[in-house]
Amino acid sequence: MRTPFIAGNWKMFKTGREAVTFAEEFKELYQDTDVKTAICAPYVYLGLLKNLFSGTDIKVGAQNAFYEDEGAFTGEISVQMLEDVGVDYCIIGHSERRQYFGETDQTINRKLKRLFAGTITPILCVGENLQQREQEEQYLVVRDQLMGALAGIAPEQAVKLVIAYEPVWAIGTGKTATPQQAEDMCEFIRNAVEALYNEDVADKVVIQYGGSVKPANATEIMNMDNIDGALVGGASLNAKDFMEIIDF
Ligand code: G2H
Repeated sequence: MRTPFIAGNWKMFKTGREAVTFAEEFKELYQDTDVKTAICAPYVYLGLLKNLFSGTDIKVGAQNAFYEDEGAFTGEISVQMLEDVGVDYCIIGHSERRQYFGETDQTINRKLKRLFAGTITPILCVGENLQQREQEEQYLVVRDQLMGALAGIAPEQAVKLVIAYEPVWAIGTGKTATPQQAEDMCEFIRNAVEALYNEDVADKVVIQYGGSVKPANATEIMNMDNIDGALVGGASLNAKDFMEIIDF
């Protein structure tokens, strides 16, 4: 009953020209599908991609947003600015933002609250690092991240959430969690959502796996019961590879 959702995360890659070339190629390859699709691109290309993808089902996402609507916040982009250009999704709490830009569960929580007050669907990223996995703390870490991020978020909001499980040790490293490891954590996340809210929210919440997803491993990952989609980094930079993942 959950619609599969595959999103690309371009991170800080591509020139404007390369973004246009990708969009043109991808539109050519893209066929009507039951899989929801989005490209989460750098801010400066969001308006451009919205225009290039208009008239298609391909959605556009940002990779971050600030929780204040306006003010003296040099370098930040607000949720209402993203709404202005028609952005559909926004990644929040990616491990690279937690690691390099000081994102905490508290700032992530404020950002989620601001997104839920508007029209953009958040993609909340959670996941443990290598040391935490080696010490078998991954479930504690992810549970704490979920509880921190979702504090004060109502069930009718949480039901619209997308959660991406991204084990940090599998990001951009070529190492993928085994499909069973990914499934185990996604099942844990669904159970945690049920404990925080209720069975209906847990049944409806869309859970993605992210971390070195590529055409060669997409089918196995997508066939897992609790995995409803993928957040794809490196392999989303190439239109053909990304389309192959969508066609899993
Ligand atoms: C994880 C993922 C996309 P990659 O960060 O969010 O990237 O597929 O390159 O591991």
